[in-house]
Amino acid sequence: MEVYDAIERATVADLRRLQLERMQASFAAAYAGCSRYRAKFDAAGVKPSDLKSLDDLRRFPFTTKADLREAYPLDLCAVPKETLARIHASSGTTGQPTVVAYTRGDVATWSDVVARCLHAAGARPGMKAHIAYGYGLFTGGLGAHYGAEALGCTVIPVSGGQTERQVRLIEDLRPEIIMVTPSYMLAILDEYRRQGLDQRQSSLRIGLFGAEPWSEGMRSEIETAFGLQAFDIYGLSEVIGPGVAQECADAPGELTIWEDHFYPEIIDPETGEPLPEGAAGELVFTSLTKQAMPIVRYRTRDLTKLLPAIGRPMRRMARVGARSDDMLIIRGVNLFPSQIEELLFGYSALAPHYEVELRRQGRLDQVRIRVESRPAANPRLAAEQANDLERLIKSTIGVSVGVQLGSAGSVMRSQGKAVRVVDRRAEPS
Ligand code: DLL
Repeated sequence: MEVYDAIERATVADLRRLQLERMQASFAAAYAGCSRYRAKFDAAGVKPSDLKSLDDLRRFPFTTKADLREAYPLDLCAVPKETLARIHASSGTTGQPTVVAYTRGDVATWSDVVARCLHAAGARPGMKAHIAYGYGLFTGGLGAHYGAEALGCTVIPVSGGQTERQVRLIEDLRPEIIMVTPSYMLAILDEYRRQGLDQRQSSLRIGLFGAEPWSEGMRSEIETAFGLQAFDIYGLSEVIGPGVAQECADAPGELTIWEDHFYPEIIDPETGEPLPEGAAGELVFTSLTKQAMPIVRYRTRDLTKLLPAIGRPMRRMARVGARSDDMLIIRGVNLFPSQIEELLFGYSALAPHYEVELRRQGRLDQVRIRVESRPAANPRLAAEQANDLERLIKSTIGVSVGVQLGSAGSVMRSQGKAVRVVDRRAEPS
């Protein structure tokens, strides 16, 4: 196994020692530098010096999105403000925004973990990386950019949008690597077809897709269309940005967590109790090296499970299919948009685009799934398959929905993170 960093070859015991050392230092810095952490620790009756082993972590309080909102903009910083090198914002669509801050050291750590992600996916110095994650406050664009640069790639900082130009640049500059949300990759694929270009002839060989859930169906759609290898990259602004965990070429299917910087736990989302390896629950992260804004037991709301290490000493996590707050409860039945995506990909005449629309009729919630036929599909077959999808959703998920089939291009395309659910329940029916 060819690795990027020495720590990827360390023993588990060495990794645990390093984690404890780093966690102790991080808690001490958070307590000394941030009055909010000090107040939280004091209220929970714990001091940084109570962390004598990694098992003691469970005694420390969680940090939630609400804590970040209350601390808006920079009250969770543990360093003097003039030492901040960068500020980003979390992509929350509802409520008050939250911002996150980085020192120069944090930017270097972040670049390094993203470089490790790229390397683990097979990227090498000298390759060209087309970056179509949005640049700006979102961590995707600049996070990917600095990581690719740190690895020694030639970076093409395209950002999201202007899909026609994306295709043009891929064709002209011939990058081997693309970093983009999987839903926007599908929009790029549509554009290739619209221009009558053969995307299989494109130079792309490696894709790092993340920032949103994407199914195995979506993976094979992208891999088959472009003849590239699609890898999952995970991260969140509050913890650093992209680069917290990565699907490695030598351990496909799950994501290796860069545990030397981000310590994972899985908890029961109801009780907050830590769960054993292998149990499904909510992912929680504690940063180990972050200076500007250390994060202690951050509740991500992402649902997954921890899995044993393979090859590297770091534990892995299952791909994130859902967030606890994505769950729709329709007439008492839990429904995640990703479940619909899994089923949709089984139909050859339906395009890989969908939107879940919620409406209220009387007192009942109605769900309409908007799908569209593939451009070249037989319209009768597409209609049959849309009906069949409706039946399949009822029989496998247990909720009655209406599947509405539109023409090719009728479902809104994403330019970044896809918006899967449109809630029209407050509108008059
Ligand atoms: O989305 C960081 C990122 C950028 C990750 C580019 C990967 C690639 P936020 O905007 O703060 O940060 O959103 C974080 O997005 O809690 C997950 O719910 C979701 N998410 C991120 N990566 C994945 C993934 C960036 N690979 C939130 N699979 C997280 C599923 C993901 N969900």
